[in-house]
Amino acid sequence: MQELIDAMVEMMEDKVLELTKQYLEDGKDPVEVFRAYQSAMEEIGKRFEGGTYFIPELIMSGEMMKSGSEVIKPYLNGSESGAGTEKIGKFLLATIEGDIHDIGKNIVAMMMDLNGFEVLDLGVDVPADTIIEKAKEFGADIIGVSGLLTLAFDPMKGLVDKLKDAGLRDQYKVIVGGAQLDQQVCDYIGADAFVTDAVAGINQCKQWVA
Ligand code: B1M
Repeated sequence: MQELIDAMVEMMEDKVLELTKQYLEDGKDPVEVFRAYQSAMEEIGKRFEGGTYFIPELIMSGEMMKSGSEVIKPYLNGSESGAGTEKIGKFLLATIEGDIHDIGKNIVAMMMDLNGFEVLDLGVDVPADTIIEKAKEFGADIIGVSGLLTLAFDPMKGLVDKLKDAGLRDQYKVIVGGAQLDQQVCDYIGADAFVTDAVAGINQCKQWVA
């Protein structure tokens, strides 16, 4: 997948789509193709941090990821991620308040749906109060919160604290996802689990509803 990663890092949009189609037609696992996109995003993020890439590159990489997802999606049924139409649980998903990153979240929504969850995606920059209100209305089993900024950690903690204050903490499993998370942050937030990868998130949620 290195060619795909390099093409994306170098912002070669047409080549990225061409290689994606080629890999999928050749029978490569679509989840692995997604992971190649993610590796490229990591490198783009590093260049941004290092001051050689700027916001336009971040935006462009987001666009490439979105077009790539459209190509990959039809291939996901039956891949490593599994498939199925029977609904096994209700999953509410949102990017937390203050954070507008949604590429990873959208992948999670798509894969949870393909894995049999009924998904309610509230979008980005969603306040804790809205998440709680919608979780009640929807009858969620699991509240999934995405956040890529370190600034997202406190609002995530705020959500869990509000659940506790409302006496609702035990009604929902809470999973937080995003590349910056680790066990220490998860403990700080008070979530039941953290993941840095969509497939790990799906496996965790499936275990909870099994
Ligand atoms: Co932003 N950004 N960004 N950005 N951006 C990061 C996150 C950053 C790490 C880049 C860097 O500096 N290295 C950095 C955060 C640093 C930090 O907080 N420690 C950063 C910054 C600083 C910013 C701004 C502040 C920049 C600025 O304005 N000065 C700004 C913030 C805006 C805001 O949110 N308020 C900003 C803006 C943007 C764009 C809008 C330009 C764009 C986002 C476009 C969009 O989402 N529609 C963007 C992008 C593209 C990135 C990077 C390059 C790529 C993110 C991405 O989409 N990755 C990113 C660098 C990086 O991540 N390495 C960066 C691909 C995606 C598939 O992976 O999102 O990790 P990811 O999702 C994975 C897993 O994390 C997991 O599954 C997904 C698939 O496997 N997962 C879950 C995620 N959520 C989950 C939920 C789950 C389960 C799994 O269940 C609930």
